[in-house]
Amino acid sequence: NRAVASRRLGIADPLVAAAAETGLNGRVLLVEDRPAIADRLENALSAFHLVSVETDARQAVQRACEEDYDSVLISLDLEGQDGLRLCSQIRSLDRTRDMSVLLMGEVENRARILRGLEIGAHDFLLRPIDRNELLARVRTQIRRKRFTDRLRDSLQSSMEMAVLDQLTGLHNRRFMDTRLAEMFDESALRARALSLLVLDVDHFKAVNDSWGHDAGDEVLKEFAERVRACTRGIDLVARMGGEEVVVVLPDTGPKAAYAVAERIRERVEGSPFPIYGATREIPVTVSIGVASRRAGDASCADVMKRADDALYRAKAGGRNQVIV
Ligand code: GH3
Ligand code: MG
Ligand code: MG
Ligand code: MG
Repeated sequence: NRAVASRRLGIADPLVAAAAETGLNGRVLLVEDRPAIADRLENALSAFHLVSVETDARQAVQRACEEDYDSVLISLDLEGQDGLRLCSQIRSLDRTRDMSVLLMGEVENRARILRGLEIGAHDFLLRPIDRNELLARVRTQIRRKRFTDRLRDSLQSSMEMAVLDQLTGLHNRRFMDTRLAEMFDESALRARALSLLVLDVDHFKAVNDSWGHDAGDEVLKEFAERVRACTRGIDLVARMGGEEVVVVLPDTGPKAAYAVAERIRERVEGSPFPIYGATREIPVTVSIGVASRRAGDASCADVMKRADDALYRAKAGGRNQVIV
């Protein structure tokens, strides 16, 4: 098996070829200013990895910030430059902190290598650097990097799942409940305006009944997209359940809030909604209740109540309208 792999990959050493079979190929930045050494290391590494060579520490930082490396190999013997400083920069900058750092140094330089490990280097290689050891240590660091990348991604997605609605990608009710209370308190404290829109798709049950539940979901996604397109980054847009969406508009008084609501209403009515993977289109309208914080309001529930009442009147008044 190893022999087959080494032939296929054109690698003389069967052990090394077997390691290559694990598919751990990464992007490596090699910071080494002695051309002969850099060449030798680059040759060894490029059998498995995409290698860039940099001779200047400052350029190396810039390059690491611009490109997505898995590993950075830093020579501690750079002429007139501080490899440890480079190590500490790579480990502290936001764009590069997850990259693994390997130091390369002479045995006599143990103290500096130790210092490097203290400031965050993941591993080191003593000169003269053995080819197989180089590949093994770099591979281990790439594996570690892949693992932490996956961990971070799954952590982020579970954090998102806790606050986002799965169907529309809008915030969910739980997030709205806590965030709206905070936004209300902030606006009261700073005596700033705060407005709230309660939106409810008209006759949505009929969409489900006529076109099916999946088409209903497509309408909800498009609806969410159009609402989002009419709001600012600082506005909070949440799906409260079913076909009801709430929009919180900080620093926005009744007049401006009405204008936003009317813009949303027009954008929904303005063009039909694609369903069945955009092979059909159906008309959709929305009713919107608008309310703003008043001096006497004790909590966001008071504003919400007025917005809900306004929505009720919009429905009773014939739907497809905004009521303040
Ligand atoms: P109105 O104009 O008075 O708002 O009428 P409506 O039919 O929109 O109101 P109603 O609240 O009776 O209907 C809401 C429907 O939304 C009923 C429910 O089956 C459907 N619904 C709730 N959640 C979802 C969902 O996630 N996907 C789909 N497709 N339908 C949903
Ligand atoms: Mg409805
Ligand atoms: Mg409803
Ligand atoms: Mg409701």
